[in-house]
Amino acid sequence: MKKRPVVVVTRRLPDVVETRMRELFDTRLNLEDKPLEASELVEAVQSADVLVPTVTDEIDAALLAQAGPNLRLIANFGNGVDHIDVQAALARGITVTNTPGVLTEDTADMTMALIMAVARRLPEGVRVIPEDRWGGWSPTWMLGRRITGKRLGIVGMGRIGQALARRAKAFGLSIHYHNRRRVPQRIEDELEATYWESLDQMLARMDIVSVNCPHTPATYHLLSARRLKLLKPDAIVVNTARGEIIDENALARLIESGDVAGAGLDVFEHEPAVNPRLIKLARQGKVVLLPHMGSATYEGRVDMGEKVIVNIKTFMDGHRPPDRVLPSML
Ligand code: 8YV
Repeated sequence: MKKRPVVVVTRRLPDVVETRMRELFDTRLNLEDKPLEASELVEAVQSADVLVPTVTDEIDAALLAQAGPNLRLIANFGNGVDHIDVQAALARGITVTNTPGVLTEDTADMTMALIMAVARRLPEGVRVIPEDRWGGWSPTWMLGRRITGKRLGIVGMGRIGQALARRAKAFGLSIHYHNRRRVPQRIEDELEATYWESLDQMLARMDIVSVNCPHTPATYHLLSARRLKLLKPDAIVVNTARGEIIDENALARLIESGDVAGAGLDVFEHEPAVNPRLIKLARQGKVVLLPHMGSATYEGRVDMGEKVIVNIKTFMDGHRPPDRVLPSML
């Protein structure tokens, strides 16, 4: 029998995914689900034919320099690959794959949920009854802001941006977007979307801004202090992409001073650490913070696992895996 590839999985995956991986490959699991320490990661890249990391593993050039000769594939469990030095991997002849497409709808749902949560003050509202603080209805109490009729500016009109736009349109929001490339006319028509070549110009006119682009060197602090200052004082910002795309400190400052109305954040610059200023603002009900839950559905995680398996299997059978990360995507 042909030797099965050694596949090292850095975190716990859904049972069905782990079981199938054990059937197909010589799979080493992390049953404790504790993120691997630096030395354990070194051990992993030295022993593996295939590494299956997640967003919680830093796969940088220094680590890859210590990889064993057998490491040929990094099959990331997740869409974003900003925790992997893809250039360094490719330079060593290591293929990198990810799991696009299967977390689009879940992430767009969560983005819409954050928009609603911030605008309609859901986290504040849900605490009132359990904390026995409800004195009854009042015409002027717990007022949020209407969604319908407002302008949503989407930064990054890829799969998730478009899935968000479809939902937002149904909520009566008008769709605006900024993207490296303008999307095809038929998609603009379907979404009744307005393209802004200038991000600055778009930001200054939006009621809600949603970040939906990948984190790359070009998008690091794309929403910089200067750009965030362009926002209207009643604007809200949501981010389900990557924390690094927003200058978090600047955002916190502008919310504290009332120059931006609020924010809904599922991702943070230094995860899992969260900026204490944001935590304070969350306690005041001005921001809604979620612990990176955008793609966290059972179905989504199983689909991600299946993608990882298909990528490994195809690669091991000597073909190009379907979800290769190419330099042009970085
Ligand atoms: C995943 C994500 O949970 O796929 C992504 O890019 O941000 C998350 O939704 C995570 O990356 C798993 O590695």
